[in-house]
Amino acid sequence: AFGLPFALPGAAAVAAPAAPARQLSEVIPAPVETRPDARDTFTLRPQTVIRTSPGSVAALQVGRQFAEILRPATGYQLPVLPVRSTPLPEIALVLGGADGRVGREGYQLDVTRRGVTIRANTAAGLFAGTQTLRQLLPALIEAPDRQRVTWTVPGGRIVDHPRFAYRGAMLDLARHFHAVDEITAYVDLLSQYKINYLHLHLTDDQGWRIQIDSWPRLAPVGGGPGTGVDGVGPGYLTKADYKAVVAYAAARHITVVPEIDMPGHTNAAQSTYPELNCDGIAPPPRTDIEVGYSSLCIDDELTYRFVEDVIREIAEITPGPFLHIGGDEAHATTDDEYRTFMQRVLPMVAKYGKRVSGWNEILQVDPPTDVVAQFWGTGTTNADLAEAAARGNKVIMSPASKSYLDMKYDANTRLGLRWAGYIEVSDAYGWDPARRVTGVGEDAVLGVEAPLWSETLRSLDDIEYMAFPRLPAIAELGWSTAASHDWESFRARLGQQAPRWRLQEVDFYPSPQVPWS
Ligand code: TNX
Repeated sequence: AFGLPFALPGAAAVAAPAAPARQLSEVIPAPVETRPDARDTFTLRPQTVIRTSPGSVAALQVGRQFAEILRPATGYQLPVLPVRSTPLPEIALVLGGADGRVGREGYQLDVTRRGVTIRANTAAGLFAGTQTLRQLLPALIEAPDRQRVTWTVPGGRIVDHPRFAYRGAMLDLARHFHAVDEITAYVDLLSQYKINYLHLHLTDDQGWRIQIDSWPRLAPVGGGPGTGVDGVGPGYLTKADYKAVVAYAAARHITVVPEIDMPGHTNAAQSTYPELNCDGIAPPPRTDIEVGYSSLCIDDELTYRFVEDVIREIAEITPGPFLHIGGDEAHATTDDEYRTFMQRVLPMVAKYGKRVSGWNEILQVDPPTDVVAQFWGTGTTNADLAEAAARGNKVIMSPASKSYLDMKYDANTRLGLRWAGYIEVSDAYGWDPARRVTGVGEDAVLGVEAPLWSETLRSLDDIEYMAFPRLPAIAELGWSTAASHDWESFRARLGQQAPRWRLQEVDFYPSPQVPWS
C-alpha cells in the first residue's frame, strides 16, 4: 500500500492507551533551547520510516542503531532508508541545514505532526539528537518486548550543543577487571547521556589488563589468576578485545582514552618482570589497596625501552587522539626522578602521534601546552593548575569530592570508598566545572570526567549502582549551559529516568533526594 517492501504488523491496529505526555524540556542533559509547540505532536506508527541523508554511511548507521533501539518496544519495522524524501510519517536524520549554533556535536530537532527531523553537521550530532528523541518518547520505549501504547513525542523545536568538548567517564579495569560485555553495557548507558569519551584505567599495582606483544607476560601474568584487589579480579583485554571496545564505543560516538599509569602504580608490571626493578628483584604481587609505593627504575635505560614499547603498541590500536600516562601518586619517585621520567616519556607519546593526558601531578614538570591535565583534587585552589591554565594547558575537571563515582553516597552505602567524603546526588550536581578551581576558567576547561575506581566493585550491577544516578549529573555539567544549571529542575528530570532504568535493568541507587517516578 505504501509502495515499500515491508509489511505492516496487523495487530498494531488495536487501539493503544496513551502514555503520560512528555515535555520537550524533560531531557538529561538539559538542552540549550526548547520551544514547545503544544498544537503539534508526532506519533510513531507502524508505517513510520527512518530516513537518512542520501550518500552518508555514517548517518545511515545512526539511523540503523536508532531503529534497533525503537523496534523491540514498538514492534514496528522502522525501515531505514537513505533517501531524500518519502510520503510516509518519518524520523529524518539530515546532515546540514541546522541552526548555526549546533557546531560539531549539536543538533536541531523539530517535531511536527508529520514527523521528527533531526538536523546536524555531523553523525555525532545526529546521534546526540536521537538520544534526545529517545528520552522524549514514553519510558516504555526501553521495554525489551512489544508494548501497546501510543508513541507520542511532544511538538516543537530543540536547538542543542555541548558546553564542553570533553565529557568523559572512566572505568578502572586494574583493581577489578571488567570484561568486554560489561564495558560495552556501560558504553550503552553513557551514550544515552551524551558522554563522548571513555577513559580506561588499564594498569595499576594490582593488575595489568592489556595485551602487550613485546612484553608477553604482562597481561597473562600481571593480569592473570590471583590479580586484582583481594586477588579476585583477574582478567585482561586482548588486543582484539580492546579493538572491539574501541569500535563499539566509536559506533556510539564515544572515543576511548587508554591509560597506562606511570612511573608509580606499576607493581603489576614490576612483579611480572624483575628487570623493571632497580635491584632486579621482582616484588610480590599486591592485592591490597595501598597507593604510592611502586616506581619504575628512573635511571635504567631498560625502563624507557619498556615504556616506548607499551606506548607504541597502545597507540597503534587507539584511533582517538589521547594517550593518558597517569603520573599520579608517584610517592616512591623523587621530584627530580619524576621530572627526568616525564621529560623522556612526553616526547614518546608525541612520536607515536598521540596527545598526552595525565593526572594533575604531571603539571609539576611544566609540560608543553598541548598536554591535558586531569584535576582530581578535593580543594578549590591548586597553584600548578592555575599556572598551567595561564600558560594555555587544558584541564579536565574530575574533582574527587564531586565527580568520583566510587565515593559512597552516605554512611550506609555498601560499596565504595570515603576518603574524599560522601557524595550524594546534589553534591555530584552542585558545582561548576569553570568555577571550581581559582584561576581555571571556562576557556581552560576542556571538560569533565566521572572516574569510577573499582577497589570495591566487581560486577556490572556494582558499576551501575555507583554510576546511577550520579553519572547523569556529571553528564549534564559537561553538556548543558551554566545558565540552565538548576537542582530543582534536575532532580525532577532525574526522577523521570527511573522507569527507563528499571526497563533497562540498571541497578541504580534510589537517592532520597530525588522524586522517583
Ligand atoms: C586515588 S585519583 C587514586 C586511585 C584510587 C582512587 C580511589 C587518582 C589519580 N588516584 O589510585 O583508586 O583514589 O578513589
